Amino acid sequence: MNQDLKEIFDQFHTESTFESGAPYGSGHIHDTFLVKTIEKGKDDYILQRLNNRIFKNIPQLQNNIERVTGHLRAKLISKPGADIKRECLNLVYSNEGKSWIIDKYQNYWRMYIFIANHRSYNIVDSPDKAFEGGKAIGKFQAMLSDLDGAPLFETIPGFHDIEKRLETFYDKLNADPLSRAGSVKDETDFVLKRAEEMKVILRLGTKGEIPVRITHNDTKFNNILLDENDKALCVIDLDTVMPGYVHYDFGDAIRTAANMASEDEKDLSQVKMNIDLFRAYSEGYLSETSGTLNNIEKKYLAFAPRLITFTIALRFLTDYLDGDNYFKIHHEHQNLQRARAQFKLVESMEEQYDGMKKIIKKLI
Ligand code: ADP
Ligand code: GN1
Ligand code: MG
Repeated sequence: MNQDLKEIFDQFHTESTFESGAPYGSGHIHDTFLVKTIEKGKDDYILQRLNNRIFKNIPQLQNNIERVTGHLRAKLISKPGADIKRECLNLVYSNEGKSWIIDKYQNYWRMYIFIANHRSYNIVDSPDKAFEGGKAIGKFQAMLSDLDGAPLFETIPGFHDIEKRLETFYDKLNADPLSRAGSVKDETDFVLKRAEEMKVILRLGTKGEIPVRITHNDTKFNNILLDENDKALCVIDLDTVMPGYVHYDFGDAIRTAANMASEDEKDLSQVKMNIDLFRAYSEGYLSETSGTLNNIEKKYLAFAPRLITFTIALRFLTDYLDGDNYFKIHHEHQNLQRARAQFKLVESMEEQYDGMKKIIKKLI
């Protein structure tokens, strides 16, 4: 593997020498490696074999990322004291001048400078960290609000479109290729009961009451890096930055920042939304965005975590029915376990919905 990684690394333009490469992080989509280099004091790198079953047009995807990182970098350069190598992702270009390469097996690879001395959390254990996460996403949205040119390419069409996600779920439930439908009857009932009310954000969009903005769309907390003092540092995983509603980012961040159990926690009694973490994230987020969001967008922030947690639970369940073709799994029933934990989290949000609305009302 090291030999292969060295061969790939050498196709990118750097002034460093490959020392070692090893799997890194806990993302569910790409194969990610940390490449260490021999020279002291020089950068290390993140090398990624991209999942082109999921992202069907890698050149367009990379074009989005070039535009987004270029825009963020230009803004940071004009900010005194900014740390350009750590506050935004820096793509490394190939010897041919492209931001990706294709290897002999037709796999696509890309490389970023490794963000040194960052902290990454799958679970958030303090309101201060949640607040910093909220600030990071708020700033990220604000910085991209004036991106010039054509709309960003939709890298996964209908990514958070709950109507489409429900249709796919019903299709897989009917097809039932692995005969798993019988074992998910409770979960199916849970989905059916809530399907209609989940369409509210889409409806507000169609009526023009909330605008389409540039959003990240995958604001899981481990896609927000903090620095060595646990202050907001950099938003990563830019594959799904594209047009969307702010609720998608707010909802996904709360799904992960305010749940003190793992995404796939087996002991469902551990899965709860922590309202203090919800409040802290909301404060951080609104401290950066309250001047730009309209009143309807603000009002529906409290609903967003229910929608996104439901949507992602539905996607885990759909993938389970389909035979685990999308999310990486580490054991046979992991997607079902993820779906169950996320549905439990939806319930916990439902129980605390009045409190969530009150917090948002106070902050806006
Ligand atoms: P996936 O879509 O599979 O989640 P990510 O782009 O999020 O892929 O990368 C996976 C993990 O690699 C991240 O969660 C993070 O821990 C780490 N990572 C990615 N890019 C960088 C970077 N430039 N510097 C440091 N760590 C990174
Ligand atoms: C995936 O790429 P990663 O692991 O940060 C997924 C998200 C899900 C998340 C669930 C492109 O995120 O939509 O919310 O898993 N990303 C994609 O953990 O599908
Ligand atoms: Mg990720």
